[in-house]
Amino acid sequence: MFDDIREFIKRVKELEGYKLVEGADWDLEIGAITHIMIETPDSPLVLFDNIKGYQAGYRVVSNMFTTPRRTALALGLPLVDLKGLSLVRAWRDRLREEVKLVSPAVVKTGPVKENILTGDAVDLYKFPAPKWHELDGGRYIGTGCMVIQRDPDEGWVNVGTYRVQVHDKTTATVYMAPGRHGDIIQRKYWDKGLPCPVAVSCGQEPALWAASTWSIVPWGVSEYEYAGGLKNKPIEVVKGEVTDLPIPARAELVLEGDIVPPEVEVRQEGPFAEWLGYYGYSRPVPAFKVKAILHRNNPIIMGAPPFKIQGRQIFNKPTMHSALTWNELDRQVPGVKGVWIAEEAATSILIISIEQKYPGHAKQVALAAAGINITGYMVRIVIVVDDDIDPSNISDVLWALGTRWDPATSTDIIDGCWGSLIDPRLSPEKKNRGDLTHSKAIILACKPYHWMKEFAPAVTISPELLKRVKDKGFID
Ligand SMILES: Cc1cc2nc3c(=O)[nH]c(=O)nc-3n(C[C@H](O)[C@H](O)[C@H](O)COP(=O)(O)O)c2cc1C
Ligand SMILES: [Mn+2]
Repeated sequence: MFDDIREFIKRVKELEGYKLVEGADWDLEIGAITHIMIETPDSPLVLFDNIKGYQAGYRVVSNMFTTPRRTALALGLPLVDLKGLSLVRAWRDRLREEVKLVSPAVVKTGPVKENILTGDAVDLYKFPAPKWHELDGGRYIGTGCMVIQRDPDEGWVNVGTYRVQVHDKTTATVYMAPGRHGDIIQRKYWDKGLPCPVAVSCGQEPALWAASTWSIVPWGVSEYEYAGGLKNKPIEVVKGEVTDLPIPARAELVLEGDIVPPEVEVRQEGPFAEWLGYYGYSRPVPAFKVKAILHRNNPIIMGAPPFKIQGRQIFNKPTMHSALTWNELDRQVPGVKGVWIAEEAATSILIISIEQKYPGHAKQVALAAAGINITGYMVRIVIVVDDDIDPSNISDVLWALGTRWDPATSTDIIDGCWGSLIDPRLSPEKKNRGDLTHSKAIILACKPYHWMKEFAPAVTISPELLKRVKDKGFID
């Protein structure tokens, strides 16, 4: 695996090349080009240099992990045959092993301290933070970022990915959804009447960033240690300049300072594009007062904003969530042969293939999946198919829906499920009442268990017949 973002980009360049864009404007052009490149078939990594108004070398990178191949490269999975269900299967196997925690190693100094800006030299506008989407409320320096905080009571260090908007030379905001570890920690400081010290890394090695985006790292466990475990090697950190927080020694750009309590100062954060593919809301968020900026020579800001289909840019969806769901289902029910979360549906459609073993088995699997922590949230449709269907092959799944699903008898609607304020389908009335729930459809697109044997045989070529025509040399 890689020790910094530069190593990863260099390896991508050698393996498959990337798209270098020179002269783009931070104001919407970087965002539009990124969006277009995500949707091109080979989705190359995009590196922006000579950004309008900025010195050469101050770069932005996007589309880092868009393809299954770059995801596998970033996280040390084999590069062969990793598409669809085989990538999910590789993840499932990897995540089934307990990750051994490895503490970070504190080093005296590192490349992140090549430039240290404090006092009057602090100026967030020195860096080409993009305005990514047309209706965004401002420029975001942190999208592919990590926010580092120490729990004031327990002493451990949390690392989480929460977006960071620039408001003026020394003021930013960090948007942490209620319940995020970082949010719980900042409130602990505020409750004591104190500002919350934070360090924000805006470009870092892939494994560490992965750990900071995966909600599987529990409260009380540092993502630094989890990432060290994934790599089987300690992450090197240096002590901050104005906080005593550990900072990745090879990070590209780090902002250090305090998030003040809400009664001291707030700024209007957003709106910003959300992962469902729609804009969210603007809200008041406590000010992040930046007191020091550390950066490498010619820093690279990592961008990972959501677009219409966000799952491709980051490696936690759909493959990661599919793998986690599969592992969880294996603990609950037998016979699960594949799990797939359809990114085309903003990850709101879940498809599970099973080998049906007893009456009620298919519905049991669907109900289990509809309730667990990963897919219980915001999944609208759960589809169960037989194990001759590859759940990652959407045309296979549509064939099963078109031929094995009886809407009248094999559909259930479950209302009042765990949802979100960013659900575009939440009616204004429900939103005003604070009712953030949505409904789910459970669809059994599999052969009915009790007359499965009588179900018309599917048209296929048997392995014997296939062998025969191959052996005779008609095909290879
Ligand atoms: C690209 C990306 C951007 C994210 N942005 C935010 C965000 O702005 N606010 C937020 O609360 N969570 C955001 N998340 C989700 C959190 O990073 C994720 O839930 C993480 O596990 C939180 O860490 P924690 O459990 O230590 O709080 C984002 C995730 C990704 C992959
Ligand atoms: Mn955490």
